Amino acid sequence: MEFKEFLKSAASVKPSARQMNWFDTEFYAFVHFTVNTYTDLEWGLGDEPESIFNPYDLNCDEWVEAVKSAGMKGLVLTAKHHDGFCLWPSAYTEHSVKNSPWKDGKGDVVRECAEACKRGGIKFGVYLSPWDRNSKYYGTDAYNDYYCNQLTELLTNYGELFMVWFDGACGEGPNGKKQVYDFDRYIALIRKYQPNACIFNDHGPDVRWCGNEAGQARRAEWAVVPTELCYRCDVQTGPGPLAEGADLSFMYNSDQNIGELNNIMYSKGLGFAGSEIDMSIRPGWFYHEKEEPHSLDRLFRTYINSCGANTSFNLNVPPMPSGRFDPRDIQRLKELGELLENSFGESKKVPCTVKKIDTGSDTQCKYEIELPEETDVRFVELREDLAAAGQRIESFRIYGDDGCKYYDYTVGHRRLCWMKTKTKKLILHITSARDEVVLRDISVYKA
Ligand code: FUL
Repeated sequence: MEFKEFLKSAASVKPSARQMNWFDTEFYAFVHFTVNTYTDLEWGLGDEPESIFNPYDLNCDEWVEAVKSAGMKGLVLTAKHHDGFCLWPSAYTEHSVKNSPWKDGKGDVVRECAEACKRGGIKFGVYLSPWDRNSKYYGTDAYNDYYCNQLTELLTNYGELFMVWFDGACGEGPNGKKQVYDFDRYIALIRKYQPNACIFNDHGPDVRWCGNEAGQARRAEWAVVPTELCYRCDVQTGPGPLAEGADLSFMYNSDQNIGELNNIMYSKGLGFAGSEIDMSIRPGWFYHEKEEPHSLDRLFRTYINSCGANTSFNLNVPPMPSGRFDPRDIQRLKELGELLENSFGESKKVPCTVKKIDTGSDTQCKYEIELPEETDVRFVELREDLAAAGQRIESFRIYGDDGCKYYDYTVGHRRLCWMKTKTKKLILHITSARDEVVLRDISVYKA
């Protein structure tokens, strides 16, 4: 394929409606809760007695309020983690809440959480670990049936789900065997019962893993990626100009250049899979009393570097053994919400007029952003119109009256440019794009 034609085809790869819905959800919570909460472990062994699970003071409305105070718009609960213990009374195992002392075995954390999310007006999703260290079926074909049965329970009994999160971890079961996960079958079930739910998986189809658990987006985060990596996505293009005889089988989610030109040129096809940053508010995914929440500064920077870097942000908050959130975490979430409001709230938004400057080029264009008066500018927010036109911008710069104040790579769903300039005018200079630039929004926020 000719190079320019290939660039245009890469620029035309588009998200599905459910992917746009996920992108717009942006910031949501993970809640890691299981027997580990009572054993102080990160990975349960699978032989924990059900009797240790007793969230005697469970309050999912408090979870939802805390999550909302940070500005999050959804919550994904670990319905089953690697230890195999189910937070709902699954009909397919005895290893669940139904054999715990909590509510005399009549409780259902998934239901309480789903209902609290609904009451609080946020979206609800589930994590169902494919790796199961408890199930006797693990490592055999029967396990895929077992897993699909459990997945069906979650897909059909708890209302609308916005996300189903598949952990890639694949270790040994109690019998020492490893499992071949039948993801095609799991995905078909989700599409059947919850067609609007986005599926998170290392290889697509909807959302891919960013490649680390430290909250780091890459310098250039593309949602348009080789289907050699995200082979569960639909292929939306022809092969790249150097695809013949090429091999991208080495690609992994933690590679730095996913979606960059030096990699997509060799691809046999491209698909759409945005990246999610998943990180815990504390060092561990599960609650450990000795751990402290991360600093406000770290969480704020991670927000800028995820929601503001073309990924979503899935921030984990682990409940305590009582079933409540730790007051230290509740406080940190509130502080984060206040700081976000104080940075990107309506009161900080500067009304501007944006004019495209004629440069004679669609792929290297300039916009003049006129402010009403000289302003201490702290953030510029850019969005490409992904739904209408796909992801196109390769690099850009922003100038204030006092020269170049910011330069960066991709924009995509949303780019937050953290800057410091006192100016009456900004110039946004798109220095490289794959095709004609189509912006959804440009906003300016004052200090
Ligand atoms: C990993 C798991 O092993 C961790 O326990 C945690 O659930 C994290 C989100 O994914 O693969």
